[in-house]
Amino acid sequence: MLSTVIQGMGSICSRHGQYNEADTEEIAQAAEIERRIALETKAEKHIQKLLLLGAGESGKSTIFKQIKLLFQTGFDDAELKSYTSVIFANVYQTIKILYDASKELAQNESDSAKYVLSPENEGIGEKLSEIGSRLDHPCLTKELAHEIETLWKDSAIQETSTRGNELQVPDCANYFMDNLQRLSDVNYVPTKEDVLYARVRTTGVVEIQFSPVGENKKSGEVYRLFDVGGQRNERRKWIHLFEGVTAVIFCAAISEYDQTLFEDDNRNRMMETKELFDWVLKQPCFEKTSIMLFLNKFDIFEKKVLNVPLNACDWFKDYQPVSTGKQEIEHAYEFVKKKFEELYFQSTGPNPVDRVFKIYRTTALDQKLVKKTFKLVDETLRRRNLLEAGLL
Ligand SMILES: Nc1nc2c(ncn2[C@@H]2O[C@H](COP(=O)(O)OP(=O)(O)OP(=O)(O)O)[C@@H](O)[C@H]2O)c(=O)[nH]1
Ligand SMILES: [Mg+2]
Repeated sequence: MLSTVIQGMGSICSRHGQYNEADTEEIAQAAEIERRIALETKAEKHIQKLLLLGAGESGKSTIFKQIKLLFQTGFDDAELKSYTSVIFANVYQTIKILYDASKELAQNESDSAKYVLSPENEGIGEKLSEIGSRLDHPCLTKELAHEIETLWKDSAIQETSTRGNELQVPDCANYFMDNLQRLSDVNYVPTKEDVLYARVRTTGVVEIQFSPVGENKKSGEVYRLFDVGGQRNERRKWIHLFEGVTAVIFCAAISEYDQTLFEDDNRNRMMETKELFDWVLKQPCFEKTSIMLFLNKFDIFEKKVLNVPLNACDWFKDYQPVSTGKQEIEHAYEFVKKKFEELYFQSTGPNPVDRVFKIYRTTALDQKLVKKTFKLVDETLRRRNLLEAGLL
C-alpha cells in the first residue's frame, strides 16, 4: 500500500519534468519511509517465531514465565500480587479434592479404615470442601491456614494423597501446603518461586518478544514466543498460529505416565501426549519447522519412577527395570526418550526431512536449567539459520 503511494509520487515528479523545493522534500520523505519499511521488513524477517505446544499441565506456561524472568523484565509487584488469588485457589482446590476423595475411599475401599478422618477433622473438611467449591475463594487467613494444615496432616488425607495420580491433585500441592504459614501472612506477596509453582490453566494465546542476550552478548536473535492452552478444548485455537514457525517447543510431562487427563478420567496422559506429538509432527506447516522436545517434569519423574513402574502406561508396557537408584532412573529416562525418538522417526516417514529434532531433559521450575536449555535451543536455531543462508 505504502509502496503504491511512493510509486505514485515518483510518477508525479517525473511528469513535472523538474523538481521544485516541495517536491524535493516529498522525495526525501518518501525515501525515508521506504528506508524505514526496508528496515522493518528486515527486522521482521529476523524475528523467529517459537510455539510452545503440549497437553494441559505439561509445563508450557512455566517455561513461558521462566523466559519472562530470564530475558525480559520479569514480574513487577502488581504482577506478583495478581497471583495471590490463584495460589489461594490452588490451596483450597487441593484440600477439597483430597477431602472429597478420602470420604469416597472410606466408603468404597476394602481397606477403608485408613481413609477415615477423626470426627473433629471431618467437620473442618466439610467446611473447607464447601469453600473449595466456590468460584470466589476467601483470603487465606491464619485461622483457615491452620485448619488446612491440620487436615493436611491427618493420616487419612496423607493416605489419600498417595493416590494423587488418580485424583487430579495439582503438582504444586505439596509446595503450597508446606508454605501455608507464609502464604497466610497479612502482608503476603507471592515470590518468584510461588509464581512458577502457581497453576492456572491457559485459555487463549499469550505472547512475548525477547532476545536471549547472554553474558557474552552474542545472540542478537529476536524471538517471539507463543504460549497456548493445552487442554483439549483449547487446541482448536492452535492452528491459527501454525504459519511461519521457526521452532515448536513441545512439552511432554514425563512424570505423568500413571495419570489420567483432567478433561477425561479414562485417558492416560502419556498416551494423549504421544498422539498429540504425532499429530504435531504430521502438520504440513511444520515440514521445515525445528522440533524441540522438552521431556519435562524430570524432578517428579526421578522420584516416581522408583516407586511406580513405567509400564503403568500402555506405551511403556515392554519396559524392564534393570537396576535400582540413580542407574534405574537413567535407564527409565533413556527408555522414554527412545520411545519419543522412535515416534518421531515413524511419524516423519522413511524420507529424510529437512528439519532439526532435538530432545532436552527439563524441569521447568529450575531456572538455571531452563536458561542452559534455552541457550542450546538458541545456538541450534542460529546454526540452522546460517546453514539456510549458505553461510555454514
Ligand atoms: N515439579 C514440577 N512442576 C512443574 C514442572 N513444570 C511445570 N510444573 C507445574 O505444573 C503445573 C502446570 O504447569 P503449566 O505450566 O501451567 O502447564 P501448561 O502446559 O501451561 O498447562 P495448560 O495451560 O493447561 O496447557 C504448574 O503448577 C507448574 O508449576 C516441572 O518441571 N516440575
Ligand atoms: Mg498454560
